[in-house]
Amino acid sequence: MKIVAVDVVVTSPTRNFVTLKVTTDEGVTGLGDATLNGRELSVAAYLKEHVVPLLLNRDPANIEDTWQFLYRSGYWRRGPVTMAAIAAVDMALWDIKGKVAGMPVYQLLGGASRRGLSTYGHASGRDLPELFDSIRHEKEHGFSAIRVQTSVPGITALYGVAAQTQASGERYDYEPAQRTALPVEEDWDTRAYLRHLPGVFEAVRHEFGPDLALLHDGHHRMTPLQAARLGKDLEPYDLFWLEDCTPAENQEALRLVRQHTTTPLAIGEVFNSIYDIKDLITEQLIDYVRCASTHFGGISPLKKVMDFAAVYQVKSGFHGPTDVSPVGLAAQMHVGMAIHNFGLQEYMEHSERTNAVFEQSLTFVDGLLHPGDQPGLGVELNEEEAAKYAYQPAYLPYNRLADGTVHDW
Ligand code: EZ4
Ligand code: CO
Repeated sequence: MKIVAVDVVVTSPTRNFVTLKVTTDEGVTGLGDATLNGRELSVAAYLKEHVVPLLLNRDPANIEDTWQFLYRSGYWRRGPVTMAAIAAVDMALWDIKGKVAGMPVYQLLGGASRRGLSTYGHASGRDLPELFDSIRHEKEHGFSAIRVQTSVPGITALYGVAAQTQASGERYDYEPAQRTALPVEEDWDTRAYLRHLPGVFEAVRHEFGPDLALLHDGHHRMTPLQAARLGKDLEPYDLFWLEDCTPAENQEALRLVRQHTTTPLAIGEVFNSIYDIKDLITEQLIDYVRCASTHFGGISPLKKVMDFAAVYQVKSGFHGPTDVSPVGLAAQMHVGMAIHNFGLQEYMEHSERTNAVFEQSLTFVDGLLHPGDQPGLGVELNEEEAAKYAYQPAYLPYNRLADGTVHDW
């Protein structure tokens, strides 16, 4: 078989998505997700200008060789743009291989290790009553693990709080990228956050009892010492994980955090290669790998990093926000089905319009997600629907402290 056409499709049903479509001379097609939130067109250009010409006439069966060729021949390795582009190619080739074999991709990765993927949902509130309602809503929806984000007195616009009026004056309902010409400025105060959060978790634990798995995302905002203190303060409330407690560039930061707390740690949504996470795994500084298929180079490296992590009893907790497209979500669901050291899958659910553009075989029953048994990834692109929604510039917000200093967002 030969690759005869490669298309880059940019569509914006409710947010921007970049999708790669690979077509073979036998008419088999494969899809890959190349969406990089707020920087979408850079990956689209990388693919169109530099990758598509290299794929034409290649044998789509040689997934590992193609991955290594794109990774090594580019010379400038790693980085989110490069790795999202390579990820899209990798996913599309796995999709094709599955369709040719007549099997869902998880079968090609070793078969099912479980009936489905345990997931976590998202709850948030401006105050405790609103937060409790939101948690009840997620529980009724089938989630037995829930991420809890809360407003903090003194902070106007806070990441992950759906009902809160954001700095732009709009609600962003977990969709932090906003369709504005410039990034929206938000505010932040670490001391206020550290004072407020433990009381919220105490109240939530008291209200919902010991069973419910509770998670929290620190979104890279703390120093190692602050993160260590938060981890310690939250120990009585038995978190399932504390995510992204420090900025992710510095793996050594987690050593200090780890020495001080037994709160489980998850990190990795901004990582794009195994080299970003290998010390965290070998030194057993984390418990969950948050990498996403889309930003980590695809299915092949995600399966490899999880096999490596298994040696150290580190589990998966793949990043599943709405900016990972249904194709990217499917890719990591197949990995999650196959690996032994699956932990928990984030599931945010895409909008109806997005689901009309990406027709999916996934099912979500009683909190268990399953990619379906269609050959390949189980996602087809409805190109007519996709063509209805042109790209719209959108940016993630950023933070400034009270004195005007830029802070991690
Ligand atoms: O801010 O995906 O855990 N989830 C997150 C996300 C990220 C966005 C950035 O594109 O931190 O909401
Ligand atoms: Co996060």
